[in-house]
Amino acid sequence: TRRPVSARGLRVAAMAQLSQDELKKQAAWKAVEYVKSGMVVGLGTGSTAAFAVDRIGELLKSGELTDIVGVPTSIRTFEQAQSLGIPLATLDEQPKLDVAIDGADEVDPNLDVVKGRGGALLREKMVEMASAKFVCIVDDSKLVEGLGGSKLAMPVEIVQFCHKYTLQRLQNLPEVAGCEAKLRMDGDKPYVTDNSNYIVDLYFDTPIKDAQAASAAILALEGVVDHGLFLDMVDVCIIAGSNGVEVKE
Ligand code: ABF
Repeated sequence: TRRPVSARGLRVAAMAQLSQDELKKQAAWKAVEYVKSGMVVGLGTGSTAAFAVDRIGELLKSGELTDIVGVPTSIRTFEQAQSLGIPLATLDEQPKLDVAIDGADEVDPNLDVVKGRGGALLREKMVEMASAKFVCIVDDSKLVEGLGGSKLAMPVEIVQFCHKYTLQRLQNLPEVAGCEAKLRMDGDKPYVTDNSNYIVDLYFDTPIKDAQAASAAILALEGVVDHGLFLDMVDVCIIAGSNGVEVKE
């Protein structure tokens, strides 16, 4: 039987949440220091990136930043940025970005990262690949020794057509041997990305042995659109922890 959560328990949980949000905000604000007036800026998705988008909106409003164009990585971020009055463009209109700021789900010691638990991996990868500088922002709970090591999902975006077949092929790849592949659900229906695709989440018991090989093998499957391994992409990683904010390049 479960004991009811005490008022103190709830307060402690709320404080822990608050301080994690505070860390996310610290990383985000530090990252916004890389944004200068006149820049084209990739706007990430997720709760950490949302603090950066808010901050850019605030600095535009106060006049401390001018002439910014944002390129959002999801419909969610588009809506947030639009509500803050940030001028926006797509990659079609602004194919070269100065800087992109986005969160991550896992960061390894080489600054390779897993992204996409928020479902926005494809647009994130397109925007971040087009940026001269990709600044990744995390709180220190995201640090892992090896990618896949957090036991949480490593997402793969796939086309809807014969998705069970693609899921099976993913699960059978020797480069991700031992992983469990699950179709991401949204209630009783498959989760659908901003690009009208599905997501298969790969779960690992131990970290992926060779992330480069896994990346290549996953991408080689015809039904796969992209995956959440972002390798050799991060230029700067800002990590906020209880001992302060660390900038790794
Ligand atoms: C995006 O948001 C994603 O790539 C990643 O999945 C997620 C991280 O979210 P949060 O900042 O809320 O932990 O950056």
